[in-house]
Amino acid sequence: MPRFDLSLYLVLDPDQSERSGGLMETARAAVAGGVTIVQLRAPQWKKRRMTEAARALRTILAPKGIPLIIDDHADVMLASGAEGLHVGQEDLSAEDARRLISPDKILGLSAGNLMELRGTRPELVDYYGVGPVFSTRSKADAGAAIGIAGLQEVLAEARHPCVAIGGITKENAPQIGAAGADGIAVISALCGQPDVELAARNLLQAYRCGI
Ligand code: TZP
Repeated sequence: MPRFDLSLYLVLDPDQSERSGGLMETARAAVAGGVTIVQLRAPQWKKRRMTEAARALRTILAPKGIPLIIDDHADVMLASGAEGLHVGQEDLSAEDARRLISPDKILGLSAGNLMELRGTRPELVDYYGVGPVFSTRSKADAGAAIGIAGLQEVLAEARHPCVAIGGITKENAPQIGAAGADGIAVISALCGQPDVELAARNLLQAYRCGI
């Protein structure tokens, strides 16, 4: 059994989650709808608050065997006992991240395009987050969308599983599955949705029907 399943990757954003009952309620409903992995991404939060939220999230996720990934902060990951860390191109380097976290922890790295992928050291990484594939309103500095063609370029060279991110909806998720990505990562298609459980079920089904 692989250590993690990227099929439906929820990136929990505290602000957007407010509209769907808050962080915990959004996570609970998303788990009921079938999310396979969850990231806590709270660039606006202080580390203490993030660590407390991560611990609370683990009480929902760990019993279901769903890994919790912490965005950017290795110390928050270690303190909360989360299963992994995700780093972007301007965060800790994969080398430094691996120095801090043990080999059994999951390390994810953002690769915005083929050039960024080629700049990574695959032996240090467990998966890549690739995108934005489509334009997104959830990350101001996300950069230009690479489209399905850009995603396919990355997939052709990546030596690890790749989860596509950026502007993914149930309407375009089949294209991501058909392109051969290992999963879809979403913020706004889950956080803030009126029925998060149903939204998760629909997204997973849409992604899988493209595979
Ligand atoms: N990284 C690249 S795009 C993005 C992140 C964190 C935001 C994705 O959010 P949404 O709402 O699913 O487009």
